[in-house]
Amino acid sequence: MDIKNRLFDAVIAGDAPLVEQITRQALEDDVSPEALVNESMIPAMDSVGERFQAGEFFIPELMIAARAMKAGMALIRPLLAARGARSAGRVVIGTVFGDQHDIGKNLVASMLEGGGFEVIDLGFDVAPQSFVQAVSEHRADILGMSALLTTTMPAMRQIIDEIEAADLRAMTKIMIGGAPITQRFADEIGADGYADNAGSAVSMARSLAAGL
Ligand code: B1M
Repeated sequence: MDIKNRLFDAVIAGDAPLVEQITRQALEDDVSPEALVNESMIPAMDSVGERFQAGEFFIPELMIAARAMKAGMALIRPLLAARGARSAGRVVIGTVFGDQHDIGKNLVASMLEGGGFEVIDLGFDVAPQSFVQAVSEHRADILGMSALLTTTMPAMRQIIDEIEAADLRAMTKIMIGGAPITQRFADEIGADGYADNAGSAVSMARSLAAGL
């Protein structure tokens, strides 16, 4: 079986050591890190989500698949980051309050680093005040927020309001993303940009930084 299909299956099976082994092998064989992420790992996580929705998978399967993807990403992330050169801008990023999904956010953070941005990653389940504090402290050019749950999307509006109340809105552009997020939602809450994947997040961040 092709190495990308093996990786896809290993993520779905939640076999972290195997994911690590296949990823290492693929990188040694000069398969690009982006291809491993975009053609194996993300489709595998999508498939896990579909099986969860269909009642075939439960929370433990979701968790072990996520852990397996992280094992592969630990090898890929430094390679993506190493592609960056001088700083294209400073980005504070995090997954919003109440939301523990961080795989997509981590991917976006890695791709931004690879695209030359300096990234301050606040992690997941980040309180609004922590976003405000980090934007202020690091003088962030861009604030990036991720949400994967329809129930946590409204936190983004609250954070934008708090950024405005702290008088930081003029100095930072705001970019949002995550599976349930749409351009329409971004417009509604007054975000400056929306991206639906890690690659377009880098292009969006570049155009936001250029417009500062
Ligand atoms: Co959760 N979960 N989960 N889960 N989980 C979803 C999101 C869900 C769609 C599954 C489903 O029902 N089909 C569903 C949400 C439904 C909804 O809100 N409408 C769901 C649910 C319901 C839940 C729980 C509530 C389940 C429960 O407990 N009953 C619970 C909530 C916990 C919480 O957060 N408070 C929960 C828990 C979990 C785990 C902890 C088990 C685990 C997360 C582990 C982790 O992240 N460390 C998990 C997982 C793994 C998923 C699925 C299967 C995969 C998510 C993922 O990593 N995708 C997911 C189903 C799915 O999305 N297919 C699901 C791969 C990732 C690369 O894509 O995150 O979309 P994504 O990121 C993309 C883009 O969205 C974009 O770029 C990324 C890369 O291309 N992007 C940005 C993301 N952020 C961006 C920011 C940007 C720009 C682009 O700018 C700043």
